[in-house]
Amino acid sequence: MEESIKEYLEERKSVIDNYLNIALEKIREDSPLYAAINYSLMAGGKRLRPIMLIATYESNFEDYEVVLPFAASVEMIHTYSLIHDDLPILDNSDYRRGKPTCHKIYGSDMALLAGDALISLAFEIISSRKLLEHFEAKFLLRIVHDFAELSGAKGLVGGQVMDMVTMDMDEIDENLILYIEKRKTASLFILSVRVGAILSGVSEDELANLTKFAENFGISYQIQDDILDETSTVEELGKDVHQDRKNKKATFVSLYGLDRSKVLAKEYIEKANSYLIAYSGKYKLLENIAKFTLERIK
Ligand code: GRG
Repeated sequence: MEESIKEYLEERKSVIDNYLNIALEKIREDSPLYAAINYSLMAGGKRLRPIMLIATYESNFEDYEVVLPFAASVEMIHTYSLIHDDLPILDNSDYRRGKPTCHKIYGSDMALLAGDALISLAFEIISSRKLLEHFEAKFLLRIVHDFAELSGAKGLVGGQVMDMVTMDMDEIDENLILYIEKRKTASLFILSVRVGAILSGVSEDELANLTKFAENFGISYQIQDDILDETSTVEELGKDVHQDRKNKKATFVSLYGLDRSKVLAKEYIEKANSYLIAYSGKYKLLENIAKFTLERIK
């Protein structure tokens, strides 16, 4: 399983990279804004969220190329959030995806605007009339709404705000950390899986179960990320001189320590996959992707 899922992830990543390149080619111009967008979007990245979107759709239909505009758009929202999160006024990170952060190369002003432009580009792509050739308008409208809701105050941005205001707080409990992780990290996992599912025309019941799968997978992924933050060497973190700031964050690792956090990361994947059991293996691909991410903390 491990080898084949690795190959699957690599293959889909290269298709997504290729599509992102084509999407950027359409807006290419000789400007620092374009250069900053291109720098961050094409800086690498596992493309896990767009792969999940594709994998959800592919579990229902073969021809996954039709969902690439949505997959690329999820990655644009993810990249914007990373660019903004890295800014000196937020996490103040010097390295991202193994390279200097966007603001280190282009300045905070341009990095802020590159992030803004990526949000608009994502919405421009998912609201293109051309998509009506393949999908019903009611599905597209629901997707635009999900993009807005899950990346906004009730999703990504809301999680980021709570992450920020709880820094240095003494009274941290599991519910608070779950609130942050569900919004900060799980939101885009949920968005990816829901978009793949909505485009597949699944029932409301199936959509709800896939949403719970993605929520629990997202929580596990954030726990994994916090474990990696704690156990990685300075070199692996990209010589991030501001690491002390991140150590003040409310995480499962700060609350329970490494060992218990590793157990929890596994338990959340098991919980995630339990929501897919009813579908007799139809979503095996999603289950295997979720399990595979645990390799990161072995
Ligand atoms: C709205 C400004 C703003 C921020 C939202 C996404 C976010 C909150 C902060 C970024 C930093 C962070 C720890 C996010 C949690 C999500 C996460 C684990 C990101 C890393 O995702 P990967 O591993 O990264 O998929 P690549 O580089 O592979 O895309």
